[in-house]
Amino acid sequence: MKKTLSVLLLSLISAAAFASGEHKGAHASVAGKPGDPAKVSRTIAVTMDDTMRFTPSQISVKAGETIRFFVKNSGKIPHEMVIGTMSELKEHAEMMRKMPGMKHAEPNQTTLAPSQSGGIVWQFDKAGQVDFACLIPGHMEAGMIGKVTVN
Ligand SMILES: [Cu+2]
Repeated sequence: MKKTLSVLLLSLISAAAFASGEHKGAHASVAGKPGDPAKVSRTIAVTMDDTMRFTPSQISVKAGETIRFFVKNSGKIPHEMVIGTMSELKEHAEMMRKMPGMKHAEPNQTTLAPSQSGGIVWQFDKAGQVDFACLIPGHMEAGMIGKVTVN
């Protein structure tokens, strides 16, 4: 029992170390951080639909801006918007493939049933590129990806 626990802890620690190392190496910028809803610079409306697209899929913001994404699922199946670096998104997508039906509510994402609306408040720190995607299995692979250019 004790041994199992320490093995589990070790693998968690190395996974975390791997994740943080990867960010430094592969990206000039990190995705940002959860924004303060009282300090929203502006709201951007994003629609998700069953053609596996975000509208708009290209968004420009300024470094330091806190954006409220007002997200609507206009499709007939669930969709989600998850903000992150491409490596974070791919890692998360892989986790969702292994654990289908996994429920999660993180500040960088909103998962929406058909016709539902939701929001994400996110602050973009540094100039560079931040990605977003729908990580429901198959959707990102079908092109459900968007890009935020931080100037
Ligand atoms: Cu989707």
